[in-house]
Amino acid sequence: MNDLLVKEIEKLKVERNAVILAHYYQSPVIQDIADYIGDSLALSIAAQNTDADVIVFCGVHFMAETAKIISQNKTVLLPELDAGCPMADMIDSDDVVAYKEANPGAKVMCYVNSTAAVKAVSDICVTSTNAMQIAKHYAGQKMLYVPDQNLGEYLNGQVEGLELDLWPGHCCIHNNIKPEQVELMCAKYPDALLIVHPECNPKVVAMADYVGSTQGLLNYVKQTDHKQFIVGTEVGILHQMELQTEGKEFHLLSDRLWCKNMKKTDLNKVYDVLKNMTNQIEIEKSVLESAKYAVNLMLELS
Ligand code: CIZ
Ligand code: SF4
Repeated sequence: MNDLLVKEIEKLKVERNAVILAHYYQSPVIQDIADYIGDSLALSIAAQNTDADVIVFCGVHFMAETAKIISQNKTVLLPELDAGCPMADMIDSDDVVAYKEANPGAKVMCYVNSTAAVKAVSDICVTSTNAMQIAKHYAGQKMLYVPDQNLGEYLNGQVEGLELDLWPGHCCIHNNIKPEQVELMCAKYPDALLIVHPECNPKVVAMADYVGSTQGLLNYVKQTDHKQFIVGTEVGILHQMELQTEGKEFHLLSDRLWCKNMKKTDLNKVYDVLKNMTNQIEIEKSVLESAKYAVNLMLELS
């Protein structure tokens, strides 16, 4: 059944001049049919660089929006429109505007996990891959970082002179991991290195041997001679870690590291959107133009 669907998807891809992009948190079956697999930044850049007319973005809503912001002339399809990111919805544009009004002259840095409307009222966007590098430009300035408090706290601790005000948002999946669970896993696999995503709780981040974005964690396991890892981010990344290394062992830090929104994409939905050209991402022109400013500045600085 899957083989037949995959063949039909391949055919439609040619007919539509489409590419399939899949985030690292997607199910293996989706990653395996993708033309590009990556984090939201790499995928948005791939969307921009491709000659394809149609982009099927297998990920969550804010990621497809970011691809549309960068490639407004292309058609961006999201196989499941209801695939959101609860963290991105923990702030709206009114909250950002209120902060700016209360703090004249202050800037706002938004995580890519935010709506286009929030990006439109922010000064610069960052992803977990480029956040540290970009944050260095803003050391010593009054600035709000939204919406991921954990990543913001990590940046404040890492970048000298950086004092970001933080919005109290978080990713429930990463933030819910407790230090006690980490201790149990480290006792179970004493030879493993603990590698975690900065969206995890600061107490967990402080215990890690290495902290990085999905791309950062993947690069790390490929480069180091170490053989065993406890992985503190969404389960989907294990698929590429296993495919791209040999003789290495990966243990997920918790079996609750499973994002139900990321897992809403399946082969049937990919087929449906390609067949019917449905679930097109549309962003109001003025919002798109303003959001482009924050995203383009990120691309320039990273
Ligand atoms: O930017 C991304 O793709 C996200 C949400 C996480 C990561 O670390 O790659
Ligand atoms: Fe959002 Fe967390 Fe899912 Fe990433 S893993 S899409 S931050 S809910």
